[in-house]
Amino acid sequence: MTTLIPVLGDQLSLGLSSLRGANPGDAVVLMMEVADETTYVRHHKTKLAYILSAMRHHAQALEEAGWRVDYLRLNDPENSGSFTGEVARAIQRHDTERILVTEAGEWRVTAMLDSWETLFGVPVEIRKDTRFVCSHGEFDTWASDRRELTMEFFYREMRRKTGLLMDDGKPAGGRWNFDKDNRKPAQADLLMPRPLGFTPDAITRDVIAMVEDRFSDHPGDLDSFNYAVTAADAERQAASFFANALPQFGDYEDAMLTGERFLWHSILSPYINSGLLDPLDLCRRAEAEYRKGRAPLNSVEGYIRQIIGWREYMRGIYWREGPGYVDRNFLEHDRALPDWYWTGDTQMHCLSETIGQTLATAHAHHIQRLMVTGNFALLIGADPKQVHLWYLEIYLDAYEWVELPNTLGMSQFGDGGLLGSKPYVSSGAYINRMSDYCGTCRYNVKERIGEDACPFNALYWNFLARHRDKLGANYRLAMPYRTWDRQSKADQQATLEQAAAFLRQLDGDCGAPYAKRE
Ligand code: FAD
Ligand code: DLZ
Ligand code: SF4
Repeated sequence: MTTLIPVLGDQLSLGLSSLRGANPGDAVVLMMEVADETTYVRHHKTKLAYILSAMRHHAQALEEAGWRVDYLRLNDPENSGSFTGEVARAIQRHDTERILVTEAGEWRVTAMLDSWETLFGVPVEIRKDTRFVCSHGEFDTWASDRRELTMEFFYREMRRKTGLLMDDGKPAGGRWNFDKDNRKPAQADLLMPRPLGFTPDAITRDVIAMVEDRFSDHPGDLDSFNYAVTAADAERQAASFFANALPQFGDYEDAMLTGERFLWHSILSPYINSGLLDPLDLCRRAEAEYRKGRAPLNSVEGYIRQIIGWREYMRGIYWREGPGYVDRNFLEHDRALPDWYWTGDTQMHCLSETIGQTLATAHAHHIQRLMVTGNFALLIGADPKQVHLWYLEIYLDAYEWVELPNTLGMSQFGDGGLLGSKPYVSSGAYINRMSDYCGTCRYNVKERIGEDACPFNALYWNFLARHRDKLGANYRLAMPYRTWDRQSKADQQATLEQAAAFLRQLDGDCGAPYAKRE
């Protein structure tokens, strides 16, 4: 009799909870490439190639560690196309006594796992995913007696729990948060660190050919695919980040530069989210860099906050808010995203740069996602669900549990402020301060009215004016509303007309990709 251990595509960790305590002698690990997972959104081709290649490499690593692996390929003619269909077939193949599985990363797949025991008449043990610092129960306990779920307070709990950057119960350096020091614009710098590139091996080349053939209508291209697909190579990228980029990570965390896709970021989120790297281990190593005097506190604290703060918090919110979270639309936005979100073909330089690099690499860094593509989508009143689907399909690190709260909550204010105390909107001035994009843009960032005016400017004021009933009482927006109120009626009218004309023009560009998704 056999224990069947299904391992999903974002569970590529040798220390996975479902493998712990199981006996390789009487267990079979089941890995499944299935159509349902490859098409639940039109994943970027790079994301497909990455996940499928990393899965194939992980199967090898499991075998080397002594596990028997039953691996099902996408092109297998018998492939039923779903996790449930493949578990059903595997139960027959392996005389299965019980199923042992680590909890899934999203509601859609959780429903499948929950159905298996009744469906198959076999006991199913679903184990907690111990790769996270905070369990669902702990998050609920933290959240249950609070009026506001402020990330900063959650983060402090996680610092205390992990002991990261703590000295005798107090935060290292006397402060919890060094964000104030972390908002510097960057200059072009030839010595800037670059992430390592990994030449595709035979397994990855096979996967790339299959993706090109089978998913030719998905966005993105694979011409320069060079991501790590093994834990060993992901670890090389981590080591390179700690040695070369972490010291300046903090200073330039929010900076954007033309042609520089990665700056001082780690580019590790795809590997962490699929299981090749352990987040807590990375945090401990970052702390060690500080303790040894090789990286400053503002960088190390900033890095650790992103992981045990924001990342864990997003997960907590996702599970706490339930499967209905995806439908929230506080601002009642319903505009379709312009077609050029899938081509980058726009004269707005910040957007063409961000979308262009996204299509080429399936990656953009946080401020590009939040303050360029996200900001623009929010200012034009794009349907938050469609914006969510765009982020889910286009980014290499996108899994619903982390992408949805970031997009619908943090970026689009779809939850009305559960997750962020004010909408992340800005005029062109913020983008100009944090990047060099405006210098070579066809639009003038200083202008609000006229053919050459930066579209962000009128759209920003139009957004505030349009949502005054819902946002007017928000104390964090008091200052911009006062500024708006000080303008003459004629100036206000001209701004609103400028925004309306831009939106009319934009609507001419909208529709096709959205229509395909209905
Ligand atoms: P770094 O800048 O080097 O940061 C270090 C690590 O911190 C990251 O590797 C990541 O694990 C973690 N992190 C940082 N910010 C966040 C955050 N807000 N939420 C969760 N983890 C964070 N991140 C994803 O992992 N998957 C997503 O699908 C995703 N979608 C996003 C959508 C929007 C609209 C926004 C604004 C942000 C999104 N993020 C997402 C967060 C962030 O943009 C990425 O984690 C980051 O850009 C990954 O690149 P990096 O590894 O170089 O990160
Ligand atoms: C994202 C993804 C893709 C594209 N393909 C697969 C797959 O073929 N097989 C698989 O096991 N996992 C895949 N994944 C990741 C899953 O969607 C991910 O494990 C679930 O979202 C977990 O909830
Ligand atoms: Fe973007 Fe406006 Fe700057 Fe152009 S001028 S890059 S549209 S912010």
